[in-house]
Amino acid sequence: MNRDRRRRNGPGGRETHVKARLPSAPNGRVPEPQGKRFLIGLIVAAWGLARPGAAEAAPVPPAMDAPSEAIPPADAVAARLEPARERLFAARENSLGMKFVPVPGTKAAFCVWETRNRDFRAFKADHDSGSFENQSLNGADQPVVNVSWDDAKAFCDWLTRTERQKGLIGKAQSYRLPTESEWGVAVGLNDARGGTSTNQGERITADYPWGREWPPPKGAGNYSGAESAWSSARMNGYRDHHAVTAPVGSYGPNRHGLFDLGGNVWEWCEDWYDSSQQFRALRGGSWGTTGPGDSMLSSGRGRGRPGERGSFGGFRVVLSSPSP
Ligand SMILES: [Ca+2]
Repeated sequence: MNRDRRRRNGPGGRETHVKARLPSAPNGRVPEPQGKRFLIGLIVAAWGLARPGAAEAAPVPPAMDAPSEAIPPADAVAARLEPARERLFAARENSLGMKFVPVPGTKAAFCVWETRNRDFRAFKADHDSGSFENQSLNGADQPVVNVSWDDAKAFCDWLTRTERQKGLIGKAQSYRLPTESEWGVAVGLNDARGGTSTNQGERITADYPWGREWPPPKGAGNYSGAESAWSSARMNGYRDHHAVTAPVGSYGPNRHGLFDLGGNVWEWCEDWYDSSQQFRALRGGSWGTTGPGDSMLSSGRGRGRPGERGSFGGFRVVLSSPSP
């Protein structure tokens, strides 16, 4: 099956996970949930709107190690959930049932989820995300993995072509991967920098997708916790209930209404990772990512050659519009 291996580069411990060699990312962490019931209710309400299957009749497929109850989001809960709820109410749904929300500061609407197996199979019916240590990565609502940057771009191009033909999007609109700059805005790096946009590759310490706390609070996201099938590195004291990829939306949304920006799967971005243009950039870490280290930072970066596929790497789509 998958012959994963990981490579650490440099003092920050950048990790590269690969099936044949796909990079798996940096480190992350999340805030402790607050016990306030009204907040939990808000979370669940906002969340329920965006969970796959919430709008459709289709039930969420069984997770391998599903939590018995919703895992409350981390972070400054009150500060971000109300905006997230409003955004999710207004989310636009495309022909595949993927939900999109605009992200202020970008000209793109982001899919609130990582691309699911069900989405990718509308394009390539026989796609096999595989398994890891006998645990399936093929659930309909698990994020698609074993997809290269080239595969991700082909999906975007197909979806653009298909929806233009159906008149669902305009000629000036297109699906693509987020740029690293857009991804940084979506994960909150510009907020952390006081509104200053961030440069590609700039290392910003102590900012994680869930906030500034370390270690990751409960519900931070799907990383390599005590439960992880990725036995080479697990985070002591952290447990997130998913040994491999988790169904998208299993953890709380960020303030923009986006799920799983940190953890679950590394997300391919449009940009080259390096000036010599050998690698494409990945962001966000994965179910095989541990910390502390660069991989969990919001600014953390992974890399992979455009044709590489792995059990840790997937992608998120944005809809680019003249006026999103
Ligand atoms: Ca996990």
